[in-house]
This record gives sequence, structure tokens and C-alpha cells, in this order.
Amino acid sequence: MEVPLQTANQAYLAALQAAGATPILVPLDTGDLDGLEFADGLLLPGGLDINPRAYGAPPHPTCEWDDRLDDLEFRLTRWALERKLPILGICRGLQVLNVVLGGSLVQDLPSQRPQGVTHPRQGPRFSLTHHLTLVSGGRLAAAVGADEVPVNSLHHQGVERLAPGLLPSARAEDGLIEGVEMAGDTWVVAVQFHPEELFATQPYAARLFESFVAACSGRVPTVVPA
Ligand SMILES: [Mn+2]
Repeated sequence: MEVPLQTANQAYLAALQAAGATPILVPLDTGDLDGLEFADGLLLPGGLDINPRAYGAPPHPTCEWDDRLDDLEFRLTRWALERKLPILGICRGLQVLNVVLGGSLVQDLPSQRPQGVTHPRQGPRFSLTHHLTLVSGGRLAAAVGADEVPVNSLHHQGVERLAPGLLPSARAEDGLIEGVEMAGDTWVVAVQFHPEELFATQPYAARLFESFVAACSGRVPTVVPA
């Protein structure tokens, strides 16, 4: 008998717990979000692709999505933005934030941007396979405390058109935007790599989670990027 499961990678929970947070998972098909009023922030994790109809494009053959997951995460993102809750987006989470705010995605980097860096997974999830250059003065750069960082890369999609309201905060060697943030008082940051696989070995990745949790706790002075 098949037993349906809803799962989250342990790494996201461990990274949040190491930074002092108590993560709570939100089930698929959660209707009214008012029951989540206790939440101090929203982490949008990695996962499947997004239904490209959400940004007005026909699906590429490699694109895989789950409309229930899109529906839940789009609603959670709008809900968190309306409440000015801190948001940390990771991989698909960056893509969700970009699409919710009106941006679009490259659906398959290997076939549509073959001249670029190899972004899909190569080896273990923690393998450092390329670098990011951070935009100085930005919230992401402040969070990780570095101008350049080595990253893992487990994605075949990426930002095509950046949403209005988002600023680029990190780029890969091929120019792909791999970090974004919102201007203004609310801590909203998203990255295309997977810091939850690196927090125990790369201090900058741990600092990203610590900055997010600090913002959730209201203990961090807000920094408005120029
Ligand atoms: Mn990458």
C-alpha cells in the first residue's frame, strides 16, 4: 500500500535550528493562512520547478511542477510580504519570490544557456562548483560578510527577467543572478544555491541563516540597500 508522504530535507531544519529558530512545516492544501499568525518569518525551500504558465511561458520539456505546491508557496509568499515578515528563499524559493513579484525564469539553463557555468548538480549536494560575486552594500553581502563566496549548484533553472521590486545581490561567473533582495525595511533575501548544505562547513552560509533568524527576532537594525 502506498503511504503518501510530505517531506522536507532535514538540512533546512538543521540549519534553522543551528541558527536558533524553531522550524514549523506548512502542509500542502493548507487553506486559510491565519493559523500561522505566530510565525516570525518564512523560509521558501528548494524543490520542483514552477508551472511556467505562472509567468506566461509554455512549458519546456524538462520542466516538472506540482500545482498544489505552487499554490501554497505563492499564497505564503504574498501573505508574508503583506505582513512584512522576513523571507529567506533558497533555490526554488528564489524562483518563487521572483515569479510572485512578476519576474520570469529560464526553464532549462543547460539547453537554453549552454555557454554558461554548469549549474545542475555535480557530485554531492555540498560540492562547491562555482563562485558568486556579491553586490557590495547589499543585504545579502552584509549577511554573509564577504564579497565573493564559493557555492554549490543544484539547479537547472534561473532568473530570466528580474521582478520589479527585487534587486540583484549576487551573480555567478556567467552573469546569472543567483542572489536577490528587496529594498526597504523588510529582510527579504533569496539565493539560488543551497546554504543549508553548507552551514556546518562554510561560516558564511551559517551567517546567512543567523542573519535571517536575527531579522525574524527583530534583533537586527534594518539596512536599506542603496
Ligand atoms: Mn549555480
